[in-house]
Amino acid sequence: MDDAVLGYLTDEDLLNLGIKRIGDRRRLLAAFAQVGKDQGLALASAMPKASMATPHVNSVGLSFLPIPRFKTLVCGYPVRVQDYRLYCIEKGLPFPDQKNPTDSTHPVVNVSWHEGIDYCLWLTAKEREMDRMGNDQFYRFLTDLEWSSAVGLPNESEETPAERSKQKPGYPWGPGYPPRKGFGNYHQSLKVDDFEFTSPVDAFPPNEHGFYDLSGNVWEWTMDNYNTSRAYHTLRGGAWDFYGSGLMSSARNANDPNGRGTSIGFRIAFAAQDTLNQTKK
Ligand SMILES: [Ca+2]
Repeated sequence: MDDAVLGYLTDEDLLNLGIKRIGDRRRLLAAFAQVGKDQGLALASAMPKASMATPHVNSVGLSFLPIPRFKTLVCGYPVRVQDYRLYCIEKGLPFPDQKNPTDSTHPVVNVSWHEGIDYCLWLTAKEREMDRMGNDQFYRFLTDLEWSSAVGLPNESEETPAERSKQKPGYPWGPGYPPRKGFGNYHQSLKVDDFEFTSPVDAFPPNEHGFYDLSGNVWEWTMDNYNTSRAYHTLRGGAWDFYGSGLMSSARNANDPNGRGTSIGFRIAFAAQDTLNQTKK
C-alpha cells in the first residue's frame, strides 16, 4: 500500500477506515496490513500462478484469473452470498438484506463501498496470517481500468471514469443492442433471461477471459472515484434492473460510497503494491 492507492480514497474514506488524522495517511498501511513494519521495503512477493484453465483458488474458495495488460489477478465472479456470509459470521456482523437470501451462489447485494473495502481488509489480514499473501499484496476492488481490461476493452485514454463512460462503442455481447437471449441477467422488460432479481453468478457463460457475470446481474464497485469531485465512486457492469446504453462495456455508473442497493455488489482482485500504478505486464 502506498500513496498511489491513497489517491483512490477520499479523506472521508480514510476517516471511515479509522484513519483519524488526515495528515496521517500512512496509517492506512497498517489498516490493510495489520503488520506494516516492512511495508514498502520488502522484496516484491511473487504473484500466485494463475491461468484461465487453472485459476488461483484462495483460502475461502474464490478463484482468480489473469487479465490483459495488468499483473493483478481478478476474481472470476462477484463476491457471493456464501462468501460474504462467512465474513459476517467471523466478524459478528449482521448480514445485509437480500432479495434471495437463501441462494448462496447469488452475488451479495446491499453492501456499500466502505463495507466492501472492509471485506477486502479482513481477507487480506486473514491470508497474510496464513502466509498465503505477502505483506506487499492485498485484496481490493478492481481499478476502473482493470475492470475495462477484464471486459475486453482496449486502452482508454481519458483521465477519469466519468470521461471514459460510453466513449468506446459496443456491449459485452457485441456491437448491437439489445442483448441476445441467455447472455446475462438484465431488466425483465428485455425478456432475455428468466431472473426477476439476482441470479447465480455462473448462470450464464463466462467471457473470453474466463470471467462470469461482468455484464448484468449486479453493478460492481471499483476503487476509483467517478470524477474529480471525488464525492462518488465508480460502478461497472450493469445489473438485473438495467437496460439501454448503461449496459455498454464502457458505461460507468456512480454512487455515494456509503450507498447500498439491491443491484449493487462487488468483485475483488488479488493485487500487489506495484499494481496500484496500473503497471502493465
Ligand atoms: Ca432479469
